[in-house]
Amino acid sequence: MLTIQFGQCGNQLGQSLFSQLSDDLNAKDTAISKQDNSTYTEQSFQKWFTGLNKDGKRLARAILLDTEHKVINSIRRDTKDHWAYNSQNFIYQSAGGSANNWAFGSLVKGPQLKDNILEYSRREIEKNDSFDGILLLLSSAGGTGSGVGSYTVDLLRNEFPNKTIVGSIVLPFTSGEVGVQNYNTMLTIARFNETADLTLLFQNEHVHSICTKDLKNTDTKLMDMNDVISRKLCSVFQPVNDVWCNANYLTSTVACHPSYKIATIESTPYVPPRVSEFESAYSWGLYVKHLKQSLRCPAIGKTDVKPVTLKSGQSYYKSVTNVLVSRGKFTKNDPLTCDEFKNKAMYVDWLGSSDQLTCLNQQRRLVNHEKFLALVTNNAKVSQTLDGIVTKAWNTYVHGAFLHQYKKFGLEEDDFLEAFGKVENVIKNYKNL
Ligand SMILES: Nc1nc2c(ncn2[C@@H]2O[C@H](COP(=O)(O)OP(=O)(O)OP(=O)(O)O)[C@@H](O)[C@H]2O)c(=O)[nH]1
Ligand SMILES: [Mg+2]
Repeated sequence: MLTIQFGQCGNQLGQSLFSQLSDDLNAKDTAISKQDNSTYTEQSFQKWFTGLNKDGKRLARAILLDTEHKVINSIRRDTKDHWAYNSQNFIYQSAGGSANNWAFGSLVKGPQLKDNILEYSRREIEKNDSFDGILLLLSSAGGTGSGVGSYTVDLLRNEFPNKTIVGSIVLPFTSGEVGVQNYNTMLTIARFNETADLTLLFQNEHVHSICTKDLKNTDTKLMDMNDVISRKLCSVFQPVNDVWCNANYLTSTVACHPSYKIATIESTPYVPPRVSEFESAYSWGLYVKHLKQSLRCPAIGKTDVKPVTLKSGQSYYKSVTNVLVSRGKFTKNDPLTCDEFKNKAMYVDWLGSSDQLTCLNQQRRLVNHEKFLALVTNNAKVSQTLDGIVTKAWNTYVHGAFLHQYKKFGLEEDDFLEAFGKVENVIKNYKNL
């Protein structure tokens, strides 16, 4: 997997991801045999790292990109014990940033960085015999992640038409951030949904609530939120048993229809550090139920999404596909069954049952979690998230607010309208599931 980190958010998130991957490789308490553990660590190492540097540290298979130097320089200074970035893989400009402006990032900064992006990506991809895919990390609210990220996804798609591209997009808090964030997000989603094979969305609001409510962290910082997001990514992309679970496999399993290529990762448990020794008190069954709750939908009339009401009387968002990834051991007394997710009524009727739900397991513990469960879910709930963003973007647009900032860099009203149309179409498709 080649990871490309864009802007402040993408770079900080990437640093957290590689730290967690490295911690996972170093974990002692794996609960599996030495031989199985060495297979796991070998696969994981091949996937995320290119080798060791002269100090014996793992070298991340990653490219860091920004249109300013502050964040990348601080990551460079913040050396880690067990892993490092390849110093040849930094792409950055000395000043400025992309001013929270998708058009500036996409139409000006992206083309300026084109040659470097292509050269560095080709170099990394050619190094790798069994290439897995490209993972792009970015936020949709600023200018670099959203704009240069959107430029890059097109560039890479043209350059590597057969490689799997997964976008991991961090959505901004719904209020209190920059006024143009809804434009930038709308433009980014329109591009990624068209060009990437799978787009994973992470909502800062939701992640913040995991930190404060579940992890009881009253002083939650961006780094804490990044740890939550990277744990989700690790839980999905680290090796599993039985299948070579590469980005291509996951993408074709989750995003098996071209009109439905957006997913989220729900996961559990998140327990405050001081109570983690009691984690084992909870059964797999409880974790499965917990994740099913995340698909609950307000009853008919309270939402314009058509919910599925099961015999229990509870309503759920309809799913296209779900992939349940469990990490840890099952026992006779504590089995893991996926039955909660097998009810056909929860899914669209145009996919066979074997395509609707995929259950994957890895007996090895993830970092030091005795059990960890993740659900990659492609369901109608995303229409609500996107609807909120597009509605706000429209409200700004009809007043003509901020448009001159985009026109200045060549993004015209027709381009906006085309992007609105694309995202509204995605929303409509998901609402009609
Ligand atoms: N989860 C998370 N969100 C972040 C982080 N850093 C910034 N954000 C969010 O990202 C958005 C701002 O985007 P940035 O990543 O700072 O912007 P950028 O891509 O560097 O673009 P410019 O600075 O405009 O060139 C806001 O919604 C922030 O809440 C981070 O480390 N983690
Ligand atoms: Mg920035």
